Amino acid sequence: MSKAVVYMLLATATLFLFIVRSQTNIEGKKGDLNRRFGYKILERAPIFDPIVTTIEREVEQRKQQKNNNYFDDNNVAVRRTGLGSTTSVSEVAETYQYLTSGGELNTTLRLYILFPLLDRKPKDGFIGFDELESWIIQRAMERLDYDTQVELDSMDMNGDLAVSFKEYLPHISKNEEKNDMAQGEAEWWMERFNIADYDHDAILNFTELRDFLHPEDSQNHEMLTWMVRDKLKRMDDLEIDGKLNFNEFEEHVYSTYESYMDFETNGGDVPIAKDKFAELDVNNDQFLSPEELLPIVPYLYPGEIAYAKYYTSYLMNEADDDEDERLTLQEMLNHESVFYNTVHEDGDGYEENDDEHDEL
Ligand SMILES: *[C@@H]1O[C@H](CO)[C@@H](O)[C@H](O)[C@H]1NC(C)=O
Ligand SMILES: *[C@@H]1O[C@H](CO)[C@@H](O)[C@H](O)[C@H]1NC(C)=O
Ligand SMILES: [Ca+2]
Ligand SMILES: [Ca+2]
Ligand SMILES: [Ca+2]
Repeated sequence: MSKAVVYMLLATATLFLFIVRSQTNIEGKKGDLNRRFGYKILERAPIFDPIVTTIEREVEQRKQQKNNNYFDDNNVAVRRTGLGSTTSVSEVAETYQYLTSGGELNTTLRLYILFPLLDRKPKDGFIGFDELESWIIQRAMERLDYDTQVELDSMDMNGDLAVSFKEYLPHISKNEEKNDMAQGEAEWWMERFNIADYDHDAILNFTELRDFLHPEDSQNHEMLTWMVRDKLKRMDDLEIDGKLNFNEFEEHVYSTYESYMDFETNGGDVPIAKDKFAELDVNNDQFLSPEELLPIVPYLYPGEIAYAKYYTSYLMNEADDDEDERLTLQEMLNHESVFYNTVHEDGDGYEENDDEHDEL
């Protein structure tokens, strides 16, 4: 997604948030935790308002059209004005009814419209944590599905709505930064492909492709285990192949777990390293295998769904002024900028994400 457009759309909100942050009126532990994690969470959080997603996609599509149109039928380069500087919110048809006189998205109006859609169970004029969370998880799943569909469309050459490894392979070699694939790279992708191919028919259907692209969001036990094993393999100083002893756990893993747990439980009790290790070490051999680490995967390698949950906590912490653990429309209106502040990274790269968010 183009940073420029998000910037135009949300520039005010972003600046505002940083100002609010520096002189925040959120007191105590909650506020501390939000300040510490806010940036990290916002970077990965789903977009709260589907209309903003619509705008982003529209812009993305036009950018691609522009690229496709770069050469016209006679193979003559056609110059077009860069979209980044010319697309504005008002050019996206669906939004016209939600614009301010200044041509920006009227987020007040949007919150009025969205509130009843979130306030569903029970419909009582309040949005509880669960109502907010299910809304945001829904946005996260839509994004996963959309990304998967885009990838599927771009790779599925024979139109069987699935991707064979042959169809996938040109795609990775094209996307590799240094155009020569490292030795073993193709084998690595092949292994990942085979794990994702749940029914072993040598093609990935939509569900399997989603797991393949987003292992951390997978429900497939094998996929998750493979991911953890792979991450452990990349830790340099592991003496025992593919397992963590207590020192390694404490040094490389525990603090990540602890900080997210701390955030999730709002500063509640988080088990100390020794106790957590003992709890995870089910077979009591003083090592944690990839399988034994699975229960804490959402903390170590949070995927879209895990981030959706953190984002829910973040929004609650920011907007629940009277701390009754539910949001009124007024509380949301008081914190509009918080709900319209997701900033997303460029690109399609789950691999980028992998590296960027690699904590181990
Ligand atoms: C946004 O919409 C609300 C509700 O319709 C309206 O009262 C307000 O004036 C609008 N804000 C701007 C800046 O246009
Ligand atoms: C894809 O195949 C799996 C079996 O590997 C099946 O469970 C799933 O429902 C299929 N998904 C779609 C979208 O057909
Ligand atoms: Ca398959
Ligand atoms: Ca063990
Ligand atoms: Ca409240």
